Amino acid sequence: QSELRMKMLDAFTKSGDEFVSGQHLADVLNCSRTAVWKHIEELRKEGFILEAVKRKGYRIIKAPEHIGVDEIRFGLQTDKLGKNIHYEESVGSTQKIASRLVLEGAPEGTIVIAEEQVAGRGRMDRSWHSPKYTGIWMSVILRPNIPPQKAPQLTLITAVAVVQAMEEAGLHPAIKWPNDILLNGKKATGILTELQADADRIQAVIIGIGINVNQKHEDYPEELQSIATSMSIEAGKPLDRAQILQHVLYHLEKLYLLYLDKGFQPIKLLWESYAITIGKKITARSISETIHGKALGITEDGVLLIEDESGKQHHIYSADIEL
Ligand code: BT5
Repeated sequence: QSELRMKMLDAFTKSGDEFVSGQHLADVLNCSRTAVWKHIEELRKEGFILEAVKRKGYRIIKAPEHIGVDEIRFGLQTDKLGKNIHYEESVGSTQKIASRLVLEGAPEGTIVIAEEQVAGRGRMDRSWHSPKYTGIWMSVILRPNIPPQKAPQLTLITAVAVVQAMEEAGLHPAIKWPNDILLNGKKATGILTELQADADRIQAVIIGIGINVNQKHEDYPEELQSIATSMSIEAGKPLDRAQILQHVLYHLEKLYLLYLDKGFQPIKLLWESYAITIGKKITARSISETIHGKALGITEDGVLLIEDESGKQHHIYSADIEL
Protein backbone atom coordinates (compact mmCIF):
# COMPACT_ATOMS: atom_id res chain seq x y z
CA GLN A 1 0.00 0.00 0.00
CA SER A 2 2.54 2.58 1.09
CA GLU A 3 4.88 1.51 -1.72
CA LEU A 4 2.14 2.21 -4.26
CA ARG A 5 1.60 5.57 -2.61
CA MET A 6 5.30 6.41 -2.97
CA LYS A 7 5.32 5.39 -6.63
CA MET A 8 2.28 7.51 -7.30
CA LEU A 9 3.73 10.56 -5.55
CA ASP A 10 6.99 10.07 -7.47
CA ALA A 11 5.07 10.05 -10.74
CA PHE A 12 3.37 13.30 -9.80
CA THR A 13 6.62 14.83 -8.64
CA LYS A 14 8.29 13.99 -11.98
CA SER A 15 5.46 15.50 -13.99
CA GLY A 16 5.65 18.84 -12.18
CA ASP A 17 2.83 21.08 -13.39
CA GLU A 18 1.89 18.71 -16.22
CA PHE A 19 -0.99 16.27 -16.01
CA VAL A 20 -0.30 12.59 -15.47
CA SER A 21 -2.62 10.36 -17.45
CA GLY A 22 -4.66 7.67 -15.74
CA GLN A 23 -3.09 5.12 -18.08
CA HIS A 24 0.43 6.18 -17.12
CA LEU A 25 -0.43 5.84 -13.45
CA ALA A 26 -1.97 2.43 -14.09
CA ASP A 27 1.28 1.35 -15.77
CA VAL A 28 3.49 2.73 -13.01
CA LEU A 29 1.39 1.18 -10.26
CA ASN A 30 0.72 -1.94 -12.27
CA CYS A 31 -3.00 -1.80 -11.58
CA SER A 32 -6.32 -1.04 -13.27
CA ARG A 33 -7.66 2.43 -14.05
CA THR A 34 -10.36 1.90 -11.44
CA ALA A 35 -7.72 1.15 -8.84
CA VAL A 36 -5.88 4.31 -9.88
CA TRP A 37 -9.02 6.30 -9.28
CA LYS A 38 -9.34 4.75 -5.83
CA HIS A 39 -5.79 5.75 -4.95
CA ILE A 40 -6.47 9.26 -6.19
CA GLU A 41 -9.52 9.47 -3.94
CA GLU A 42 -7.38 8.37 -1.02
CA LEU A 43 -4.91 11.15 -1.69
CA ARG A 44 -7.81 13.59 -1.75
CA LYS A 45 -9.08 12.35 1.57
CA GLU A 46 -5.66 12.95 3.04
CA GLY A 47 -5.72 16.57 2.07
CA PHE A 48 -4.10 16.60 -1.37
CA ILE A 49 -5.87 18.94 -3.71
CA LEU A 50 -6.04 17.35 -7.15
CA GLU A 51 -7.34 18.45 -10.47
CA ALA A 52 -8.83 15.88 -12.82
CA VAL A 53 -9.35 16.75 -16.48
CA LYS A 54 -10.90 14.44 -19.01
CA ARG A 55 -8.41 12.94 -21.51
CA LYS A 56 -5.50 14.68 -19.74
CA GLY A 57 -5.43 12.95 -16.39
CA TYR A 58 -4.55 14.23 -12.97
CA ARG A 59 -2.27 16.69 -11.34
CA ILE A 60 -1.63 17.69 -7.76
CA ILE A 61 -2.31 21.33 -7.13
CA LYS A 62 -1.43 21.35 -3.48
CA ALA A 63 -0.01 18.90 -0.99
CA PRO A 64 -1.80 18.70 2.35
CA GLU A 65 -0.91 21.51 4.67
CA HIS A 66 -0.22 19.94 8.00
CA ILE A 67 -0.88 22.00 11.05
CA GLY A 68 2.03 21.02 13.19
CA VAL A 69 3.58 22.96 16.04
CA ASP A 70 5.70 25.11 13.70
CA GLU A 71 2.82 26.13 11.46
CA ILE A 72 0.76 27.18 14.46
CA ARG A 73 3.59 29.01 16.17
CA PHE A 74 4.84 30.94 13.15
CA GLY A 75 2.67 34.05 12.85
CA LEU A 76 0.70 33.51 16.06
CA GLN A 77 -0.28 36.90 17.52
CA THR A 78 -1.18 35.94 21.08
CA ASP A 79 0.48 36.26 24.46
CA LYS A 80 -0.85 33.12 26.05
CA LEU A 81 -3.26 31.07 23.96
CA GLY A 82 -1.50 28.49 21.87
CA LYS A 83 1.94 29.17 23.33
CA ASN A 84 1.91 25.67 24.77
CA ILE A 85 0.92 23.24 22.01
CA HIS A 86 0.19 19.56 22.35
CA TYR A 87 0.05 18.18 18.81
CA GLU A 88 -0.97 14.73 17.66
CA GLU A 89 -1.52 13.21 14.26
CA SER A 90 -4.43 11.04 15.31
CA VAL A 91 -6.34 10.86 18.58
CA GLY A 92 -9.63 9.60 19.99
CA SER A 93 -10.71 13.01 21.20
CA THR A 94 -8.62 16.11 21.93
CA GLN A 95 -10.92 16.73 24.92
CA LYS A 96 -9.73 13.58 26.59
CA ILE A 97 -6.09 14.50 26.18
CA ALA A 98 -6.76 18.01 27.44
CA SER A 99 -8.41 16.72 30.61
CA ARG A 100 -5.38 14.57 31.30
CA LEU A 101 -3.11 17.60 30.76
CA VAL A 102 -5.26 19.65 33.15
CA LEU A 103 -4.67 17.08 35.87
CA GLU A 104 -0.96 17.21 35.12
CA GLY A 105 -1.07 20.98 35.71
CA ALA A 106 -0.99 22.32 32.13
CA PRO A 107 -0.90 26.13 32.13
CA GLU A 108 -3.76 28.29 30.93
CA GLY A 109 -3.68 28.71 27.17
CA THR A 110 -2.43 25.19 26.46
CA ILE A 111 -4.00 23.81 23.29
CA VAL A 112 -4.39 20.25 22.10
CA ILE A 113 -4.63 19.87 18.38
CA ALA A 114 -5.01 16.80 16.20
CA GLU A 115 -5.14 16.17 12.48
CA GLU A 116 -7.78 13.53 12.99
CA GLN A 117 -10.12 12.35 15.75
CA VAL A 118 -11.42 8.84 15.54
CA ALA A 119 -13.80 9.32 18.46
CA GLY A 120 -14.56 13.07 18.31
CA ARG A 121 -17.32 14.04 20.73
CA GLY A 122 -20.29 16.34 20.64
CA ARG A 123 -22.65 17.10 23.51
CA MET A 124 -24.53 14.31 25.25
CA ASP A 125 -22.29 11.57 23.87
CA ARG A 126 -22.99 12.42 20.27
CA SER A 127 -20.14 12.02 17.86
CA TRP A 128 -18.22 14.66 15.94
CA HIS A 129 -16.99 13.75 12.48
CA SER A 130 -13.31 14.78 12.31
CA PRO A 131 -11.60 13.45 9.19
CA LYS A 132 -7.87 13.80 8.66
CA TYR A 133 -6.25 17.03 7.44
CA THR A 134 -9.53 18.75 6.74
CA GLY A 135 -10.59 20.66 9.83
CA ILE A 136 -9.44 22.24 13.05
CA TRP A 137 -9.95 19.82 15.92
CA MET A 138 -8.77 21.62 19.01
CA SER A 139 -9.18 21.83 22.77
CA VAL A 140 -8.19 24.98 24.64
CA ILE A 141 -7.46 24.92 28.36
CA LEU A 142 -8.50 27.99 30.34
CA ARG A 143 -8.35 28.53 34.08
CA PRO A 144 -10.67 31.44 34.81
CA ASN A 145 -11.44 32.31 38.39
CA ILE A 146 -15.23 32.16 38.02
CA PRO A 147 -18.03 30.09 39.58
CA PRO A 148 -19.07 26.97 37.63
CA GLN A 149 -22.49 28.32 36.65
CA LYS A 150 -20.81 30.97 34.53
CA ALA A 151 -19.00 28.43 32.38
CA PRO A 152 -21.62 28.51 29.57
CA GLN A 153 -20.52 32.08 28.91
CA LEU A 154 -17.24 30.68 27.65
CA THR A 155 -19.05 28.75 24.94
CA LEU A 156 -20.60 32.00 23.76
CA ILE A 157 -17.27 33.86 23.90
CA THR A 158 -15.70 31.11 21.82
CA ALA A 159 -18.52 31.28 19.30
CA VAL A 160 -17.87 34.99 18.80
CA ALA A 161 -14.13 34.34 18.34
CA VAL A 162 -14.79 31.71 15.66
CA VAL A 163 -17.28 33.99 13.92
CA GLN A 164 -14.72 36.79 13.80
CA ALA A 165 -12.10 34.45 12.36
CA MET A 166 -14.57 33.26 9.72
CA GLU A 167 -15.39 36.84 8.78
CA GLU A 168 -11.70 37.43 8.20
CA ALA A 169 -11.86 34.63 5.63
CA GLY A 170 -14.63 36.58 3.86
CA LEU A 171 -17.54 34.47 5.12
CA HIS A 172 -20.82 35.44 6.80
CA PRO A 173 -21.38 33.14 9.76
CA ALA A 174 -24.29 33.09 12.17
CA ILE A 175 -24.54 31.69 15.68
CA LYS A 176 -27.24 29.26 16.72
CA TRP A 177 -27.49 29.06 20.51
CA PRO A 178 -25.70 27.61 22.27
CA ASN A 179 -22.84 26.09 20.37
CA ASP A 180 -23.36 25.97 16.62
CA ILE A 181 -21.91 28.23 13.99
CA LEU A 182 -23.70 28.12 10.70
CA LEU A 183 -22.68 29.10 7.22
CA ASN A 184 -25.49 29.37 4.76
CA GLY A 185 -27.82 27.72 7.29
CA LYS A 186 -25.62 24.64 7.77
CA LYS A 187 -23.37 23.69 10.65
CA ALA A 188 -19.72 24.57 10.12
CA THR A 189 -18.51 24.58 13.72
CA GLY A 190 -19.45 22.94 16.99
CA ILE A 191 -18.22 23.90 20.43
CA LEU A 192 -18.11 21.66 23.48
CA THR A 193 -17.29 23.21 26.85
CA GLU A 194 -16.33 20.85 29.65
CA LEU A 195 -15.46 21.67 33.24
CA GLN A 196 -13.29 20.47 36.02
CA ALA A 197 -14.65 22.22 39.06
CA ASP A 198 -15.25 22.16 42.80
CA ALA A 199 -18.62 23.24 44.17
CA ASP A 200 -17.86 26.94 43.95
CA ARG A 201 -14.79 27.34 41.79
CA ILE A 202 -13.61 26.25 38.38
CA GLN A 203 -10.31 24.38 38.19
CA ALA A 204 -10.23 24.43 34.44
CA VAL A 205 -12.44 24.78 31.44
CA ILE A 206 -11.71 22.73 28.37
CA ILE A 207 -13.18 24.32 25.29
CA GLY A 208 -13.45 21.91 22.39
CA ILE A 209 -13.70 23.56 19.01
CA GLY A 210 -14.40 21.67 15.81
CA ILE A 211 -14.23 23.79 12.67
CA ASN A 212 -14.96 22.29 9.27
CA VAL A 213 -12.44 23.93 6.98
CA ASN A 214 -11.54 22.00 3.86
CA GLN A 215 -14.07 19.19 3.68
CA LYS A 216 -15.94 18.69 0.47
CA HIS A 217 -19.59 17.84 0.38
CA GLU A 218 -18.86 14.20 -0.39
CA ASP A 219 -16.46 13.90 2.55
CA TYR A 220 -19.41 13.92 4.93
CA PRO A 221 -21.28 10.76 5.79
CA GLU A 222 -24.75 10.73 4.30
CA GLU A 223 -26.55 11.70 7.48
CA LEU A 224 -24.51 14.91 7.71
CA GLN A 225 -24.59 15.96 4.06
CA SER A 226 -27.78 17.99 4.35
CA ILE A 227 -26.92 19.62 7.69
CA ALA A 228 -23.16 20.21 7.58
CA THR A 229 -20.91 22.45 5.53
CA SER A 230 -17.30 23.63 5.57
CA MET A 231 -15.62 27.01 5.20
CA SER A 232 -14.12 25.99 1.86
CA ILE A 233 -17.45 24.78 0.46
CA GLU A 234 -18.88 28.21 1.21
CA ALA A 235 -15.78 30.14 0.11
CA GLY A 236 -15.42 28.12 -3.07
CA LYS A 237 -11.70 27.53 -2.50
CA PRO A 238 -9.40 25.66 -0.14
CA LEU A 239 -8.35 27.63 2.92
CA ASP A 240 -5.27 27.75 5.13
CA ARG A 241 -6.13 25.90 8.34
CA ALA A 242 -3.11 27.13 10.31
CA GLN A 243 -3.99 30.72 9.59
CA ILE A 244 -7.63 30.26 10.58
CA LEU A 245 -6.52 28.57 13.77
CA GLN A 246 -4.24 31.51 14.58
CA HIS A 247 -7.07 33.96 13.98
CA VAL A 248 -9.41 32.00 16.26
CA LEU A 249 -6.82 32.02 19.05
CA TYR A 250 -6.14 35.71 18.54
CA HIS A 251 -9.81 36.67 18.84
CA LEU A 252 -10.46 34.23 21.66
CA GLU A 253 -7.63 35.70 23.72
CA LYS A 254 -8.84 39.26 23.16
CA LEU A 255 -12.44 38.41 24.08
CA TYR A 256 -11.38 36.35 27.07
CA LEU A 257 -9.27 39.20 28.47
CA LEU A 258 -12.14 41.61 27.86
CA TYR A 259 -14.43 39.20 29.70
CA LEU A 260 -12.11 38.88 32.70
CA ASP A 261 -11.75 42.64 32.83
CA LYS A 262 -15.27 43.91 32.05
CA GLY A 263 -17.54 40.92 32.53
CA PHE A 264 -19.90 39.29 30.08
CA GLN A 265 -21.96 42.35 29.09
CA PRO A 266 -19.80 43.64 26.18
CA ILE A 267 -19.54 40.14 24.75
CA LYS A 268 -23.26 39.52 25.15
CA LEU A 269 -23.91 42.45 22.82
CA LEU A 270 -21.45 41.12 20.24
CA TRP A 271 -22.90 37.63 20.53
CA GLU A 272 -26.45 38.89 20.01
CA SER A 273 -25.41 40.71 16.86
CA TYR A 274 -24.50 37.36 15.29
CA ALA A 275 -27.28 35.21 16.75
CA ILE A 276 -29.99 34.00 14.41
CA THR A 277 -32.25 32.59 17.10
CA ILE A 278 -33.15 35.80 18.88
CA GLY A 279 -36.64 37.20 18.22
CA LYS A 280 -37.67 34.07 16.31
CA LYS A 281 -40.17 31.32 17.02
CA ILE A 282 -38.18 28.27 17.98
CA THR A 283 -38.45 24.84 19.48
CA ALA A 284 -36.02 23.88 22.24
CA ARG A 285 -35.62 20.18 22.90
CA SER A 286 -33.83 18.95 25.97
CA ILE A 287 -33.76 15.54 27.60
CA SER A 288 -36.55 16.48 29.99
CA GLU A 289 -38.84 18.73 27.93
CA THR A 290 -39.73 20.39 24.64
CA ILE A 291 -40.65 24.06 24.64
CA HIS A 292 -42.10 26.08 21.76
CA GLY A 293 -42.01 29.83 21.86
CA LYS A 294 -40.23 33.02 21.00
CA ALA A 295 -36.55 33.37 21.84
CA LEU A 296 -36.26 36.59 23.81
CA GLY A 297 -32.51 36.64 24.23
CA ILE A 298 -29.88 35.38 26.60
CA THR A 299 -29.43 36.24 30.24
CA GLU A 300 -26.32 37.65 31.83
CA ASP A 301 -25.17 34.04 32.41
CA GLY A 302 -25.71 32.95 28.83
CA VAL A 303 -28.95 31.12 29.50
CA LEU A 304 -31.56 31.23 26.71
CA LEU A 305 -34.91 32.84 27.51
CA ILE A 306 -38.01 31.60 25.72
CA GLU A 307 -41.52 32.95 26.06
CA ASP A 308 -44.22 30.39 25.32
CA GLU A 309 -47.74 30.97 23.96
CA SER A 310 -49.15 31.63 27.42
CA GLY A 311 -46.59 34.32 28.07
CA LYS A 312 -44.61 32.22 30.52
CA GLN A 313 -40.83 32.62 30.40
CA HIS A 314 -38.54 29.61 30.45
CA HIS A 315 -34.83 29.50 31.22
CA ILE A 316 -33.10 27.04 28.91
CA TYR A 317 -29.72 25.81 30.13
CA SER A 318 -29.04 23.20 27.51
CA ALA A 319 -31.05 22.09 24.49
CA ASP A 320 -31.12 21.60 20.75
CA ILE A 321 -32.81 24.39 18.90
CA GLU A 322 -34.97 24.11 15.82
CA LEU A 323 -35.94 27.18 13.90
C1 BT5 B 1 -21.11 19.88 19.07
O1 BT5 B 1 -21.95 18.98 19.68
O2 BT5 B 1 -21.40 20.57 18.13
C2 BT5 B 1 -19.72 19.96 19.69
C3 BT5 B 1 -18.63 19.51 18.76
C4 BT5 B 1 -17.26 19.72 19.36
C5 BT5 B 1 -16.18 19.11 18.53
C6 BT5 B 1 -14.81 19.43 19.07
S1 BT5 B 1 -13.54 18.96 17.99
C7 BT5 B 1 -12.33 19.18 19.19
C8 BT5 B 1 -12.93 18.69 20.50
N1 BT5 B 1 -12.69 17.27 20.67
C9 BT5 B 1 -13.84 16.57 20.68
O3 BT5 B 1 -13.90 15.32 20.81
N2 BT5 B 1 -14.89 17.40 20.50
C10 BT5 B 1 -14.46 18.78 20.40
P1 BT5 B 1 -23.50 18.83 19.36
O4 BT5 B 1 -24.18 20.16 19.45
O5 BT5 B 1 -23.95 17.74 20.24
O6 BT5 B 1 -23.57 18.40 17.86
C11 BT5 B 1 -23.26 17.08 17.45
C12 BT5 B 1 -24.03 16.81 16.18
O7 BT5 B 1 -23.50 17.58 15.10
C13 BT5 B 1 -23.94 15.36 15.73
O8 BT5 B 1 -24.93 14.60 16.34
C14 BT5 B 1 -24.13 15.48 14.22
O9 BT5 B 1 -25.51 15.59 13.90
C15 BT5 B 1 -23.51 16.82 13.90
N3 BT5 B 1 -22.12 16.69 13.41
C16 BT5 B 1 -21.19 15.74 13.70
N4 BT5 B 1 -20.03 16.01 13.09
C17 BT5 B 1 -20.21 17.16 12.39
C18 BT5 B 1 -19.37 17.94 11.56
N5 BT5 B 1 -18.09 17.64 11.32
N6 BT5 B 1 -19.92 19.06 11.00
C19 BT5 B 1 -21.20 19.43 11.23
N7 BT5 B 1 -22.03 18.71 12.00
C20 BT5 B 1 -21.55 17.60 12.58
